[in-house]
Amino acid sequence: MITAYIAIGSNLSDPVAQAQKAIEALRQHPHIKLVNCSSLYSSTPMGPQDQPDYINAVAEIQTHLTPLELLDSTQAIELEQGRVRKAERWGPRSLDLDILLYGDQVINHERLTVPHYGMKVREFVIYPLYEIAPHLSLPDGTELQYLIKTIDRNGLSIWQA
Ligand code: ROI
Repeated sequence: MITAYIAIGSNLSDPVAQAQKAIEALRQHPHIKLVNCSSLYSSTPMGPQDQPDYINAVAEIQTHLTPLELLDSTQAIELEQGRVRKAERWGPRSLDLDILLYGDQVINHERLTVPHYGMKVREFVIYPLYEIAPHLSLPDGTELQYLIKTIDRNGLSIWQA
């Protein structure tokens, strides 16, 4: 079994419900074991500012799926929850599931780059990941507990109803 981490993000169509539903879809998936999930966080948009705030979280899973099979599975969940891919770069989205880490593998495939290319600078990824895996190191040896000291929270807060 491989341990992988998946980032969850949404800022459209009831983001809290989108995130909760995505976590439930991971939990119910026949080939995925949901091990842990961070709190839900509220974050300001990275990219164009004329879009709603995001809800973000990170899930830890275990799976026998290959990286591309896992990508197919996460993309299927995105589509089931109404994701429509738009041309606009960094525009709003109903649900984004990004594979952050897949064991300690480095993957450069036309469909998939792991570790996720932006994860080291995104507070809405690093803080939720740190909540559930404070002792984690990235494949290049970077320690999360070091990384987190370099990243501003940028308004990131744990979401509360
Ligand atoms: N900004 C935030 N705060 N959270 C996200 O999940 C997120 N996802 C994205 C872009 C558009 C880059 N901005 C984001 O894909």
